[in-house]
This record gives sequence, structure tokens and C-alpha cells, in this order.
Amino acid sequence: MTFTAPTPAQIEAAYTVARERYAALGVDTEAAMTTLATVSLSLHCWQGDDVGGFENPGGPLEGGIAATGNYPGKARNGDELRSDLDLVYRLLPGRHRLNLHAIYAETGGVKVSRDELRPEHFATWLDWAKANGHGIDFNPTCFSHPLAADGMTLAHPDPAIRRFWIDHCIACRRIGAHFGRELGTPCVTNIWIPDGMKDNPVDRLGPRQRLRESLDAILAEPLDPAHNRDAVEAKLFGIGSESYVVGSHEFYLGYAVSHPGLLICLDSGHFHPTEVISDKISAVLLFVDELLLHVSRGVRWDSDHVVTLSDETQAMMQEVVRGGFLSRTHIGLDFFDASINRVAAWTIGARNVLRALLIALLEPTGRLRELELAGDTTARLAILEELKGMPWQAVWDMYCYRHDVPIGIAFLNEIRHYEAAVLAMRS
Ligand code: RNT
Ligand code: ZN
Repeated sequence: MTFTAPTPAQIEAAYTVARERYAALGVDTEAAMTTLATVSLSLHCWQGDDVGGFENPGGPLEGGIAATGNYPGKARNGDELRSDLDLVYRLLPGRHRLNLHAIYAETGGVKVSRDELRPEHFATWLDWAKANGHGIDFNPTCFSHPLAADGMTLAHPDPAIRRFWIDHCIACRRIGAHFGRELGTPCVTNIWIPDGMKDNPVDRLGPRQRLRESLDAILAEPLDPAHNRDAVEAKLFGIGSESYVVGSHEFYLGYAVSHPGLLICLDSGHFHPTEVISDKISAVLLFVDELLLHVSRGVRWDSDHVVTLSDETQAMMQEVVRGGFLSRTHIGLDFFDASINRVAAWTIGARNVLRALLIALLEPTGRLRELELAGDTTARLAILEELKGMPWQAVWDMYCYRHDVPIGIAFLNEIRHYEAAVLAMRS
């Protein structure tokens, strides 16, 4: 089935009506599109191969995270992954970044220990990013490794194992700084570790003391924030760490607040099921300079379903826009679904975040604020509910049209074509 896109004349006509409807509310659709074009999402490389990486092809994914499904066409090497990413970027309006993990090093078949990784092992990624105008963000990989097998890394009781992971993270910060220097845009290097326990620990404090010491050692080397910025990511629980996670939200929030310049990463799948990160953004940004978002979707025990245009996705983007936080927020994606076409998963999730941002930018926030301050909560509710039916889709279509990317569901035609021509050849 091929999906037909509207004609340019139809896009233009719908946009003209939408622009007038928004203008009547005091919203400038042109300004919204101009602002949206300044936002770069950081696309997570790991959606393309189920967080496999190239270090140990076919090895298990460990660390309390899981990709389920066996949809054909998974990328098996750097060239395939970059080819898949090229298509995703072609289907997204705007210019976007890449979020890379250390296990995606290309070492030419030579085994390089993670604590010895260097920028040269990412030279192909860097060349590709340069050629295509992508900034790069980075992550040490503190999972899927024999030294992470007992569920502890930076908080491990064995000092030699801790040292290995400290050295890995130090190596990654330097690689991040190299990316930032070479690309002229700072790399956000984000530390997430799986450390935790399946059952109740007796000592909840000791591992946290060790994690603090490890982080101090990792961050001791000052790096130019124009090249590298560090982030830390908390989690509530993982598979096999149901009773205790060393790097909890309270731990990292305290750590980041006491280390100026350090970013907090809020992953939307890492909290209690009824707890939302949209409400945390304004609180955290009162005390830390910048924020990294891992936009994801938690479903029961899983924190990593494909992002939909849910109320919470919209609420997150509303908070970023309403608070004037766009310049202090790095928006990364973090989901992995192996049960559907992986290129489609990336594209659907990323387009949803952009659509949520556009909807947020098409809000008469100043007017709503005035009503709220005046105590007119009736009008606030009435307007917020009316906004849900406003023709934002016509503005989105125009935005895609001007950026020369597929309009609406027509993006799926290109993915189906790529699936038949490229993905189906992978076995
Ligand atoms: C895991 C964290 C983390 C990972 C990536 C692969 O729960 O969300 O961000 O998803 O590092
Ligand atoms: Zn995450």
C-alpha cells in the first residue's frame, strides 16, 4: 500500500487557514517554525541494532535492559547502521545529532579493551558526522561485558573492577571532547550504569559511597565545556536490580547539584509509572545549568518503548518551551524496539518529539500565564482544551514541505522501499 501525500497546493491552502486560526489566538506560526528549526534531537544509534554494538556481535544485551522482537533487517556493522541512520535523517525535518555508545567503536577487527578506547576508534563515525553536519553525543558502555556480569561497575566492591570502569569513563570523556572539538559543537557524554541488586541489600550506603568516589575520579580531569559536557542518568529499577539501584534519582541530583556544570539526565522511563518527568524539568533547572532528556516511553516494566505523541510527550515539550529552557535542554531519544521495522521505530519516535515541540510552540503561553495569574482558571482550561483541536498538523505539513522531507504518513513509503531494497538483503 502506497500512501499519497497532499499536493503543494493543498499544503499551502491548509496552512493559510491554520496560520489565520493561530493568529486569532495571538500565535505566530512562522515564528514557531523558525524556533523549531533551531532544535537538534540527538538520535540514539542503538535503536538500529537492538543495543548490540560491534564489540561482541551476537552477544547478549545485559545490564537490566532488554530489546524484544526479531524483526528482520537489523544493522550488523557501522556501514549498515550509518546507512539506516541516513534514511532516518532524510525523513526528519531539521538538522539532528547522533548519540553514540562506546560499543559502536570500529577497531578493524582488533580487540580493544574498553578502558583503552581512543578517538581513532571512532574516526569513521566522526568523518560521517562531519560530512553530514551531525553533532555527536557519547556514552560509556558500562554493561554487556564480563566485568559487569555481577551487576556492579563503578560501585563494584572490587577496586580493580571499579578502576576498569573508571578508566573506561575517562577514555569516553576524552573521546567526547575530541568529537566536540572536531565538530565545533559540544558533545554531551552521559554516564549510565546498571549497578544494583535483585534483592534487598543490607548496605545501601556503601555502594553509593563507592559510586561517588568513582565519579569524582572520572570527572577529575577538567575538560573545556565547549567540547565536552558530562551528564549522569538515574534509574528506578532494572531487570535484576528490582530492589536497589545505586544511581538513584536522589543520588545523582545531589551529586549534580554539588558539581557545578554537571548535567542531569532525566529518562522518561526511569521513574514510578505514575511519576512524570515533565514536572521535574522546572525544578531541576533551578539548580543545575543544563538538562539532558532521554525521551522514551515506559510500559509496565519496560522503560524503552517507541515514543508516541502521548500527553506526557507533549507535556515534556511544553515544559521545555514554556520555561524558556530550549537552550538549556539537550533532547535525546532512548528507546529500542526490535519487533517492528527499526528505521520506522526511530522515525516515528523522532517525528513525534518534533511534533510535540511544534504543538508546544503553537501555544499562546503569555496569554495563558496572564489568565492563570489573574485566577481565571476557567479560561485557562477552556483554551488549553481548544488548543488540542487546532490545526497544528497543517503547520507541521508546511514545516516538512519547506524542509523537503515526506509529508505525513508518506514517510512510510520510503521506509518500505528501503526495506525491500536494503534491509531484506540482510540475513
Ligand atoms: C538504560 C538507560 C540508558 C540506556 C542506553 C543504551 O535504562 O536508559 O540510557 O538506554 O545507555
Ligand atoms: Zn536512558
